[in-house]
Amino acid sequence: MQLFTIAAALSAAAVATAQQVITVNVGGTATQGGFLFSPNNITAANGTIINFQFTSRPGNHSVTQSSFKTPCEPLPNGLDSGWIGIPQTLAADPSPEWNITITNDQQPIWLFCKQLLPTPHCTSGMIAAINIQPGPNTLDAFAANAKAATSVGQGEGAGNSGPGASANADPSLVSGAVRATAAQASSTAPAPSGSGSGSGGSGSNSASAPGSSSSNKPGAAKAQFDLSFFAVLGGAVAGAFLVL
Ligand SMILES: *[C@@H]1O[C@H](CO)[C@@H](O)[C@H](O)[C@H]1NC(C)=O
Ligand SMILES: *[C@@H]1O[C@H](CO)[C@@H](O)[C@H](O)[C@H]1NC(C)=O
Ligand SMILES: *[C@@H]1O[C@H](CO)[C@@H](O)[C@H](O)[C@H]1NC(C)=O
Ligand SMILES: *[C@@H]1O[C@H](CO)[C@@H](O)[C@H](O)[C@H]1NC(C)=O
Ligand SMILES: [Cu+2]
Repeated sequence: MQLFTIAAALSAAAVATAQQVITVNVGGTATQGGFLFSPNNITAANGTIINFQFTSRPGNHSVTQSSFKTPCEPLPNGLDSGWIGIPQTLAADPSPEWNITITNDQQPIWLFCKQLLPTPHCTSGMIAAINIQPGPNTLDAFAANAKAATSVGQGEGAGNSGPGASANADPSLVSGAVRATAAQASSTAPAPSGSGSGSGGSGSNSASAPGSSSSNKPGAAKAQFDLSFFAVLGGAVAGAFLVL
């Protein structure tokens, strides 16, 4: 009897500790071109980690939460990675990355990239959504709203938390990549008019056009099992024999 109860509890624990990870490429790859999230339509249950990989070389993108109605404006209490600037010379692997964990899978999470250079990424289609719910708020409608937006907000969301998900750390960089927050970006912004200098250089924005015949490789989804589960399993099995 006790053994049966323990076994039932253990299989419930096995389900609870299986953590799903979904990888999303930010900025595409060299062959995909710059202004996209791949995949961009994600369904992820509570507890799933969305592992954003800043893959473009060069690139300077953000993962920023918005609302369905204003796709290119940061949600004040939303998730925001800040801009992650990557020079062309950075090795392909590893990439800077940012993990967010889904806290409410009933809450759609609308995302865009804040970068304006060389042309605004959000209105060019750099948008994504997690956990779209049935109804009129579809990915296509969100993309159409983004395309029609007249400006792209350069403010900052809450950062590591937002409706539907949270991160337990800032994006992790690799040597050579530089993260900018909204405050830093406004203090280093090029003069609004004049010579047109201030572009280019390492870590400048990816200017490549979306790939012509690129295959949109969906992000790899893999299940991870917490090793501590097996430690618990071992202990419980030993415990069960003691009970018997
Ligand atoms: C996005 O995902 C939702 C939920 O799975 C699905 O209903 C919808 O058809 C998808 N939209 C596109 C444009 O792929
Ligand atoms: C992000 O999550 C993945 C999958 O669990 C993990 O391998 C990686 O170390 C995490 N990265 C950071 C910076 O926490
Ligand atoms: C996910 O978590 C949220 C917040 O606790 C909850 O409202 C929702 O019902 C959960 N989803 C499922 C499928 O249980
Ligand atoms: C990335 O873009 C932001 C916003 O335009 C800018 O402030 C930052 O300096 C850029 N980073 C790099 C490394 O170019
Ligand atoms: Cu971008």
